[in-house]
Amino acid sequence: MQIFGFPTSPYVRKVLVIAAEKGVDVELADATPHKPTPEFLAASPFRMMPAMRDGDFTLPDSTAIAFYLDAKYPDPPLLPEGAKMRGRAIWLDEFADTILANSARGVAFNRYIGPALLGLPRNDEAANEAEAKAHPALDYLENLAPADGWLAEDYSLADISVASCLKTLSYGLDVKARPRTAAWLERIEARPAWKKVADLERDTIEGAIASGAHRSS
Ligand SMILES: N[C@@H](CCC(=O)N[C@@H](CS)C(=O)NCC(=O)O)C(=O)O
Repeated sequence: MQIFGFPTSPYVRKVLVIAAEKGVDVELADATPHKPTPEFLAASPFRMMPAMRDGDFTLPDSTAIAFYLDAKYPDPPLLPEGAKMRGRAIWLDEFADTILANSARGVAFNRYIGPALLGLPRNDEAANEAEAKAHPALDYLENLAPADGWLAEDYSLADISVASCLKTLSYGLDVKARPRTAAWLERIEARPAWKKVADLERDTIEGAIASGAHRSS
């Protein structure tokens, strides 16, 4: 199975972690937006990452890929069984993909990803504007973060999507400044699947910086 994308994206990391939790081997394939390969375009006609190819089947969108993986590899499940926690997990996936991701991408792109990977100037004004929007979302999360365990009781899509966004945000902001969030994130980071994806992410960033492949000029 191929996943097209770059792992600093919260959406790409989300599907890489889900695949790792389910023990599915994936190949990370190039999705450089300004130089899209025909293979990437075939899987993602609107040039958004991630996209997936599994045999002759292609699919864009992290949540669509998440549920494809969950249907094909049900163990461990992505969603809790009970109505309340299932609803909460789906809400937190949406919260991560919209409210949190918008500010996380603004902070990370303008403070780190643009300058380090794309050769763009650091844009503090845009980063500060995104950071101002991140704080209410981080306060909301701090209230939800449990003293022990996971965001929707069972470890679920909620933890994966929200922590994936915080990892992107961490490229430009201390995401462990709030104690309950920090303790929950440490439990996440201790999981083997997260360690595996963090290693892949570090190696991919180092490779991109060394080759200059993602630079737009
Ligand atoms: N809803 C999509 C969002 C994907 C998305 O916005 N990806 C960004 C990278 S973080 C992207 O591909 N941006 C390229 C562009 O906007 O042209 C998902 O969950 O996969």
